[in-house]
Amino acid sequence: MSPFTRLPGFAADSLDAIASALASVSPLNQAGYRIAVTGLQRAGKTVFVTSFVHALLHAKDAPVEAFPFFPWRERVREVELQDIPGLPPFPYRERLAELLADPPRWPAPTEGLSGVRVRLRLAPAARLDRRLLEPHTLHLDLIDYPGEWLLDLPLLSLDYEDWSAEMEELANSGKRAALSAQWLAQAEALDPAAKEDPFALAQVGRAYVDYLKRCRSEGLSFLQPGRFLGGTAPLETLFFPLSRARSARAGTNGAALARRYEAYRRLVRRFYGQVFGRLRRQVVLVDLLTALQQGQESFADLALATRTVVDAFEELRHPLARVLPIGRLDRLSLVATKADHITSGQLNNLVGLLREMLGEPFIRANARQSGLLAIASVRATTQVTRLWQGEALQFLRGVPRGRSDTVEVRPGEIPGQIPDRGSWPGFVFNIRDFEPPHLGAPFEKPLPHINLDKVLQSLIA
Ligand SMILES: Nc1nc2c(ncn2[C@@H]2O[C@H](COP(=O)(O)OP(=O)(O)OP(=O)(O)O)[C@@H](O)[C@H]2O)c(=O)[nH]1
Ligand SMILES: [Mg+2]
Repeated sequence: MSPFTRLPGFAADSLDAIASALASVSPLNQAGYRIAVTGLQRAGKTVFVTSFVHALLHAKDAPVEAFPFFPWRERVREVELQDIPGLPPFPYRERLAELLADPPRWPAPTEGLSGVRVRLRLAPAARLDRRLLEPHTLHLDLIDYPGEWLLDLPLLSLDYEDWSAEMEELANSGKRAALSAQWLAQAEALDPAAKEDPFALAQVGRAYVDYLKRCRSEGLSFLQPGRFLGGTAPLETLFFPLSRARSARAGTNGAALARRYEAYRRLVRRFYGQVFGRLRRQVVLVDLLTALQQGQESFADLALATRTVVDAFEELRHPLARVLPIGRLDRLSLVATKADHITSGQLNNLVGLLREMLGEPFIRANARQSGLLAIASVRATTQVTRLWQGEALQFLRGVPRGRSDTVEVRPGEIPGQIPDRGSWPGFVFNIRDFEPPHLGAPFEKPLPHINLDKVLQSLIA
């Protein structure tokens, strides 16, 4: 067992176990869809899967407008939840109970991959052979996995030295410059040509992980290696950029760093080949609004990270021409989340921003299999119109995070295009986090949402 299979969020659900679980459930001999949901931390994956599963369980008996796109409404006889053999279970019931509690709570951060199966028993479609009277079974498998695992694609085409040089350059720019001082100073003191010193490497390694985590809490997203962000990586596997380690001799600190980097790259390659490449319908969730509120640098960094994430999907389109030995992609749904943080008139602009972030060439190349959407998995606000200085304005009503009283806010105008550097100061946003809505249990219809059903539509159309 390589040390990486013991990484938390990776461990109980080790890469090998996940890979073999995905390999054994062949989507070809089973009616159904395997849908993988990813996105960087706090993008909204857990809330999405919880609300999506809840909607699938209840859509058939709910008014059509509660979940308009539900293709099996007339035919569903029975819906039940199952675990997906071999995968860590997604704790749907616990997450739903929190959302419906009094007071309701959003889920805690999660690590690693988990999955849940929605099993639908359907009556035969009327146009089909009536002799097929037995209901048939359709599986919708939902798999939640960290988008940080997709941030490592560039490593596959960079050797340790080149990667180090890129990361050092980045570490000296913008907000990172202040955050990186400590590990850079420690790395500076390390002699790459000296005999391998596991203790010194662990110390600088820890300072590097600390730097990555601080970057993340300052709203930065383009952070490598992505797996160092979840849980605690074993000390003997840590590496960090050190371009001075150029062609170090065997047995030295420099050689140890390059060796650890290579071991990590093998893991990344296996992940793409054996896990990612088997997930043919994927949803990528992007929290553009939080980055927009945080300002230009956070937004640019999210754009870089998001493009890195979707580059992996480009690899799926041209598997032979590229570095990854992987399969093909059937459907990709690119989704801006938390759309209930803005007023409905701004949704088109939010989609426009996502489109620009991904880049026109990507959108055009993937137009046939992909959809772009703005959604709220669970709508925490309602919209009200107020007259203000003779003008009718839209406000959001909701309970801001950490408070218990309802307020009305104007989140501001969302630009339809990414503002250029100079025009950022001209945009003033008031995009807040909200507490979940008070729904109360039991809640036997889809949770209030924006466009959640359209994600289903774009995945199975
Ligand atoms: N208003 C609103 N907030 C949301 C919605 N979805 C997610 N959020 C907020 O975003 C936070 C993160 O959502 P999660 O679903 O836990 O995100 P995640 O991607 O699973 O995050 P990690 O597990 O940390 O990777 C929540 O705590 C909510 O504050 C939504 O539909 N509406
Ligand atoms: Mg989560």
